[in-house]
Amino acid sequence: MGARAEAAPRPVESDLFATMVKTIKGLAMDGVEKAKSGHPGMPMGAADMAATLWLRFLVHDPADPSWPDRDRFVLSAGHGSMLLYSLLHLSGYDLPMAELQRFRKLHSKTPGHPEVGHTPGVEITTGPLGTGFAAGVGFAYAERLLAQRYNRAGHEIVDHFTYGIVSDGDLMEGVASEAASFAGHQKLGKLVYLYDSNDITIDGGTALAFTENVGARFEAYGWHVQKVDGHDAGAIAKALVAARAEQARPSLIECRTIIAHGAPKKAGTSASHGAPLGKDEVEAAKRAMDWPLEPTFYVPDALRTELAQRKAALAVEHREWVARFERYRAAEPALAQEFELLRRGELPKGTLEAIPTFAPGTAIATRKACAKVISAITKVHPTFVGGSADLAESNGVDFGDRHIHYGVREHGMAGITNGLALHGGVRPVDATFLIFSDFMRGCLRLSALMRLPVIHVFSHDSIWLGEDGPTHQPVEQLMSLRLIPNLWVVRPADARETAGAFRVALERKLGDGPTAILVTRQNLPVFEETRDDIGVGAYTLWDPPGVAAKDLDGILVATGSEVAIAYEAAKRLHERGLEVRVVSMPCWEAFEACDRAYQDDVLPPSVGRRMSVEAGVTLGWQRWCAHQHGLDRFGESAPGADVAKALGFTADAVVEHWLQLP
Ligand SMILES: Cc1ncc(C[n+]2csc(CCOP(=O)(O)OP(=O)(O)O)c2C)c(N)n1
Ligand SMILES: [Mg+2]
Repeated sequence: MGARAEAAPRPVESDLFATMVKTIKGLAMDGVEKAKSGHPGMPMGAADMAATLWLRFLVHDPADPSWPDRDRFVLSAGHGSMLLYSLLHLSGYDLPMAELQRFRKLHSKTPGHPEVGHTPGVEITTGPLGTGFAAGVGFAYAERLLAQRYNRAGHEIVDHFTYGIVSDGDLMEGVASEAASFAGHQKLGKLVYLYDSNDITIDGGTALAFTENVGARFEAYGWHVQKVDGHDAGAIAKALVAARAEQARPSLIECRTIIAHGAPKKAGTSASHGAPLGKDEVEAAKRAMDWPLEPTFYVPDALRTELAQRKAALAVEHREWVARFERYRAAEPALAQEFELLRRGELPKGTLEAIPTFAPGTAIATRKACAKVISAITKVHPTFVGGSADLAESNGVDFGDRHIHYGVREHGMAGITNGLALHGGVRPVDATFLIFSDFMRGCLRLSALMRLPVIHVFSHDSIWLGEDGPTHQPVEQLMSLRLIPNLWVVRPADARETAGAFRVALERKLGDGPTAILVTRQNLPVFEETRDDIGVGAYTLWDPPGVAAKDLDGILVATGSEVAIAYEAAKRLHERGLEVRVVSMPCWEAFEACDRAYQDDVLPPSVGRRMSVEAGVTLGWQRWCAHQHGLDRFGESAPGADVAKALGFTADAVVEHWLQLP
């Protein structure tokens, strides 16, 4: 057992504990009341379990939220954000009272739901239920991965827990079930969730829609399950001790609670879920717990004094870890250096250089090229890690002994991947068919909102996948991914551009955002003219010989497998005396980031006759091209080339279309 699992819970005097709980309740009620918006019931109901965890167990350093070996805390029930803000403020994070008083106001540090990177101490953006649960599984997975790689006998530099508070809504969501099943299978023993089991959701009691035996379900997943009175601090502490001691199974502690505990009229009702309690109810609640009505946002001095001492003690624990790390550095200088480099989100030396080059003249599916690139990077980057939702065989994604078998759980996979990235030290990849990006969408969007350096690999990226038919042929997915802010979508034209796609993705830094790489099932020629440096997003692949830009008849702009078709079409048009440039545009977002002069060089404003060629919906292409050769319908089941021919994805059809342009 790790040292942290064995450490005795920090003692807490019962009066002090009661004061802490009342203070949290008071802050939550006052914060929501002042904002005239928010969720008071959850923080009040969960105050006992949160106070127990934070006062007695959580190892962190409020003075340095970036300490690598801190315990992670995930408030999956993100609507209870005032609970987290109260805990952070009271623990001594850089979150002053003035910010609690500006809860849910423009540019405050206390947004409606917790946002990572915005508020010191917030580990993850939560609110969409179930997604925090899934990410917590990723945190725990990352901890184990890093412990395996970096710990040495006598030098346990990675040894922390991932704790979370999850709600009824979290446990109803499919994404949480997927992640829970995965966590049980993986035996993630350092994952400990407190379940705020209050039998209430927005519409009323859980009797309306949620009557299964949750504990039995989690036992079946392979979890260690306990059930306690969620207002009995002693019982909660005992359960946490047992949960920490359980090495082989993740833990769910079902805490039976009363929502808005302490509010005389609204406790136990959904009325306390998503609206201020109201002046009268707040006053009655404060009176009932013997709390002053004024000042609002009251924190007793004695509590402040005690919490300041606890903050100092936690800083000592952090300093002891730093000393341990220095001893580790002396014993294992190379590993220590690597650990720190990866923590900063940097690439180990040789990572970009390891990306293979592909010779023109051959033909290879970009999924195959992608697989080669991934295994090459895996050899030099020790925590470049990921896996696929049961499609490793098809999409070729293989991380060797680091491969994560996600099973058929796309949304869970995306949520877990977010946790891997948030934990730090790990550069994660997930993979499935492009069509199933829809199944990942909730967590995919969060990876973009949180600007995580995640790589999403999507294979079988068009109708060319063929026989599996319209259920599997993506048509609207490509464009719909481009809709997501911060997400870069790269659709390489051949193996060389595929190598380039990984370069683009890896060069995106912590805080830039995720990258989706879309690759084909079918073979594609490797061109002379493509580049493996596609950071510009779009470039001229081919110009008719001897024709100046101003004399062009037009431009074909294509992506992915359609570049080959556009290229062929342009050559045929050239034979007819029509001079058409071909632009390969693997990444819109990268092209948009280029300066105007470069953009005008590739797409001269004087050349207005432009047509996009892409086997997907056309809505959106108007941004670059007045005309579109696309697919505003679902596909067909037949061999890929037959589908493509039937739906107009041949050079002949593109030539035909061009000749008919007004
Ligand atoms: C994916 C998702 N669907 C819907 C919502 C809207 N929503 C917010 S809280 C909630 C349910 C509240 O019930 P519970 O999770 O038990 O929290 P409690 O009311 O007990 O605090 C819902 C449906 C959401 N945040 N996320
Ligand atoms: Mg509930």
